[in-house]
Amino acid sequence: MSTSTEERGPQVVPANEPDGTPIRAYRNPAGGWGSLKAVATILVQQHVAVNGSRVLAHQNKPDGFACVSCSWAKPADPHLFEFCENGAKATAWEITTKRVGADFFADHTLSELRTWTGLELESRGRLTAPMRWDAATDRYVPTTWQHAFAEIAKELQALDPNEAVFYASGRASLETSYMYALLARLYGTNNLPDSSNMCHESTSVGLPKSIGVPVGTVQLEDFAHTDCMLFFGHNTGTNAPRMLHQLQDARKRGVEIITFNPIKERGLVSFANPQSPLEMLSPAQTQISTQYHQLKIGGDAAAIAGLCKYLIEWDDEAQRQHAPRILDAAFIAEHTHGFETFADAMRAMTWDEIEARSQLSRAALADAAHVYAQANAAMVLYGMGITQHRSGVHNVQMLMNLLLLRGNIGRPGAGICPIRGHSNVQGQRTVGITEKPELAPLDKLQELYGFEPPRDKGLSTVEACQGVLDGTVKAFIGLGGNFQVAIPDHHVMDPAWSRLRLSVQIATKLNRSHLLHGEVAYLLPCLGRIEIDRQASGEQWVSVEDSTACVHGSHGLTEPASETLLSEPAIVAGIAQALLPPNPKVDWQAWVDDYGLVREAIERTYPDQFKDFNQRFRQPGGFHRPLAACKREWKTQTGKANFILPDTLDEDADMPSSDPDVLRLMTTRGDNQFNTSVYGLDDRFRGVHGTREVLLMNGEDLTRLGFAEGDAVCISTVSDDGVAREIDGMHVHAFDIPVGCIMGYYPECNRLIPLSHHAKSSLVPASKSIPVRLRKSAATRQVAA
Ligand SMILES: Nc1nc2c(c(=O)[nH]1)N[C@H]1C(S)=C(S)[C@@H](COP(=O)(O)OP(=O)(O)OC[C@H]3O[C@@H](n4cnc5c(=O)[nH]c(N)nc54)[C@H](O)[C@@H]3O)O[C@H]1N2
Ligand SMILES: Nc1nc2c(c(=O)[nH]1)N[C@H]1C(S)=C(S)[C@@H](COP(=O)(O)OP(=O)(O)OC[C@H]3O[C@@H](n4cnc5c(=O)[nH]c(N)nc54)[C@H](O)[C@@H]3O)O[C@H]1N2
Ligand SMILES: [Mo]
Repeated sequence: MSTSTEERGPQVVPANEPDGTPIRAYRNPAGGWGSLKAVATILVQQHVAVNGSRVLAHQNKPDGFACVSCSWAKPADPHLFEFCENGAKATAWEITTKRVGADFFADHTLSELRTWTGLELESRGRLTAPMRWDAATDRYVPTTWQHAFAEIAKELQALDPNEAVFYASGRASLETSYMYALLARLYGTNNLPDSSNMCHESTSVGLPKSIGVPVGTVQLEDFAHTDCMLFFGHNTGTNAPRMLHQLQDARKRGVEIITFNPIKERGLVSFANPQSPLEMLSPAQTQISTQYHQLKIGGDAAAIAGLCKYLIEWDDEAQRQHAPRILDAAFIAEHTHGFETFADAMRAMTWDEIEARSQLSRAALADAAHVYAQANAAMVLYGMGITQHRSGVHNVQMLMNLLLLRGNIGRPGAGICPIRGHSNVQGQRTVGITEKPELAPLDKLQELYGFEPPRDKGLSTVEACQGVLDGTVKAFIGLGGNFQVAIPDHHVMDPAWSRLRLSVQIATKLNRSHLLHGEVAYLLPCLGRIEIDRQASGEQWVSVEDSTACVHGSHGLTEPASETLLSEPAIVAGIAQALLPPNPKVDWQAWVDDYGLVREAIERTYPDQFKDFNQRFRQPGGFHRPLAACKREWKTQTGKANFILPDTLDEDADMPSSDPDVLRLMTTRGDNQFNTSVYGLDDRFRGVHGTREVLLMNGEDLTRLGFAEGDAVCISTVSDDGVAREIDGMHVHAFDIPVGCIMGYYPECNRLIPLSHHAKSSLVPASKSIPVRLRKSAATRQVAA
């Protein structure tokens, strides 16, 4: 059966001022009236205007739910409305009154649904009942929970446990995540990749070698004590907007904010607080960045090396003059290892090399170094612009080196702040979702649950994809997420999924991953975090860990989208009970009846980290997990904080070609999406309207390569593996971005990223630096002038 366009959509948030030109410069601050308008629009679009406003009042409050959007810290004394425009959109998207029931699937084959866009699929609303794929009709048909659990168990029992992969996107609670990781290990595998493998894994791999912890050391209180922030590769106004409050407060105290980003992101330029009546009624806005350095994509390691070089050389000079030192010599002597080797390498680097690699001038770097050198307490904040490179791990370690030079860790206002993605992605790692056995407390699990845990290394995201391609992975279980779309190389990967024996997707909304399935396939709908979760002992609370290692409680408040839904813990327990032999030490049913018992189990497993978990997790502001590095205790091999010298400073890991016609493509999020969930086609802050099929590039490159504004092009990846990766019909537009750089949207451009193009050792796909060429498109298009 085919579907008319009318039936399918458009269902998008309409463009603000549809005058036919897709790119118009946005001159207003981030936040402000535009923000309130965008919130109102999506509440109406999802038919939740009245209920939505009530729900939003409880977002990120001690008695309410933890936002399902980003992982930014939640203060103990929240604002009246402790949410941002994009958190409100994520809420509206989840509490929508639209439903995808059995009747929907009766009307559409999966082959047909594969021709729909992600937006068309997700905007149909919430999944309501468990479904099984029927090969004869190519449709999802209704099934029962018991049948689904029994059938999934039977399929998994027929496999070697290492042939199955248990993926987790970073949203599920600490309770669910603990149960899910235990399920996989009791079954017999460490194949527990998660979205972090595509995200901050470069942090999780890089920081333990530098400072002995895998997470950031900055806490919310530090924002009140810092006098300098160095911001790398994060689009804060879009992806962690609540942080703009802390940045605004810091600016009012005169704190210097120095940003390194190829693009002038609005939120880091200026902000008007939509919760401040004064700012809304007057043209008041706060300038956020005091210096803005538009470096080349992938130029960070060189830029940071430039800053380090200045500090070290100024310090050399200070010593010669017997003037006050620039470096924190006492800290370096007492707490660090490897300084001399590092300092010599920085002294030896040439400015020509640094300028060429960063595309920043020596003078610009001196400005930044001066401010940093004068700050008593400085912090570094960063996002995907740092981690999603071939040299992602080294980038993280270079940031740490810069902080170590002036002892900027383990004291108020100083430290490293990786801005995490999903609302509980950091917490999932904390409670055992990891493919790296050394990061899981296997001995403790053995002692508590009386089994022999698997000790082999499990598969990360990229390795799981390789396993699907070579046939060694036969089952995929997804706890949330949209794996098949979030990963690279769709041309290569899409056809491989049908070779799986089993695929199981636990989800709130329909997405393309549910349509790329194995011979036996189940789609299991679950409660979202905003919904009331009723179990035998009453309404349940869950918990999440934010970017600052702070654990918070969360309690749903809307009625479930359907009576048939199960909670995520109940689904994990259902599979476990059907799959695993009875174990008197693991009472899955008791855990589902009362999540407080799961928290007790978490505390028994991690007694230092989760002391008095049940007593503390609901207190306003949550509780902090203790981190050794915050106390200047270094759990590294040397027992010190390590200066680590990158081996990639003199070669360009990302770009195999020095041909000027080869450009570097970064794939980023727009203002109207949460990862692969695209709510609408506008990216207001970047001035893009009504389309995501655009490539934003430097005007000089545009002309040099023979294109005119708005031309349709075919973009193709430069690689030597013989696979053609290209997208035809994208439109090029001149944009304020350095020469040689080009920006496109995630996930539309994911097919351009080779699976093998990833960071060394963390294996994070290098989604921010893809070598590409452009040529005139075969297709033509009328473009408004
Ligand atoms: N509303 C909303 N919030 C979200 C998400 C969402 O999709 N929507 N996603 C969540 C998730 S999972 C994550 S991981 C985070 C992601 O949040 P971000 O880390 O902001 O991720 P991106 O949107 O990919 O933007 C990357 C930024 O890095 C810059 N950049 C690109 N290449 C480089 C480079 O080489 N060097 C430097 N210095 N900068 C560079 C880009 O210009 C852009 O500003 O946000 C989380 N929060
Ligand atoms: N090119 C490129 N690729 C990227 C990135 C990039 O910057 N560029 N970023 C990478 C990053 S940082 C990340 S984190 C990954 C994201 O990868 P994923 O985490 O796999 O993807 P999401 O788009 O966040 O998943 C959205 C889906 O999650 C489901 N969902 C939502 N809420 C819930 C819930 O409460 N429970 C359950 N069970 N399911 C739920 C819905 O069905 C929804 O369709 O993508 C990565 N891919
Ligand atoms: Mo992420």
